[in-house]
Amino acid sequence: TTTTATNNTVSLDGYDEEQVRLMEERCILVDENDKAYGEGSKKECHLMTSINDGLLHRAFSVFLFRPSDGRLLLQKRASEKITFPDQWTNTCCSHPLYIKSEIVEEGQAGVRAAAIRKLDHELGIPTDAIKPEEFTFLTRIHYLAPSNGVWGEHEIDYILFTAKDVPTDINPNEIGDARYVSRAELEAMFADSQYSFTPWFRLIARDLLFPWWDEMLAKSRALGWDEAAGK
Ligand code: DMA
Ligand code: MN
Repeated sequence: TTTTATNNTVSLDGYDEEQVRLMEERCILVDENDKAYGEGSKKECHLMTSINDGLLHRAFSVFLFRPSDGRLLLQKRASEKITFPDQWTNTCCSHPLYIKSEIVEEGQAGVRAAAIRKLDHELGIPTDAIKPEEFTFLTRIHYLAPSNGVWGEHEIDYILFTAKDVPTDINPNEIGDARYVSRAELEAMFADSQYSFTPWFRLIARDLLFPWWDEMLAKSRALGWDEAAGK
């Protein structure tokens, strides 16, 4: 059986027209073991009223590194975003959709396809620039975070890392700013109160990113990367 979640009681009036349209996307509803059982609108999935009732959906977070110097591509979410606007975060986050190509679980194929689709939509990275198998799947994390009183996140989030030189062409409706940062530059941003960060990025940075980055930079010396640039 398939469940359909619906909630039409919260108004989207006053938000950006394109972001309102995207709230109609169909997300994949999952249980705490990431077992898919149905679909729900992006709007429904991100309302704190539904989240407080236990509604959970599938998501992904991409971390893209530049091979030449080990820097990570960050983005600042656009002011138009309905959830977590104007916050700095990892390269790209979104949701695999309840469509044939993105509900495939084998080898995380659906999530990888969704990542390729959204890297193009948000950052203008051509869909043939990164192949599905060029993402390293680290793990899945289950987390819940309110954005403001009305909106929030409650997801099983697939963490994907990749290291590739790619062209970008930023979509201003999604992204207000973007930059490549070294490990030290990111730590300086975390310490600087003028920057605000998404809760999931803070969490993943502490638990997964910094340990992984240290290991990668150590290996990169052996591979002949520019050690000074990577610092
Ligand atoms: C949602 O990201 C996914 C995570 C891991 C928080 P998002 O709000 O950027 O999604 P979208 O770009 O589809 O609005
Ligand atoms: Mn979400």
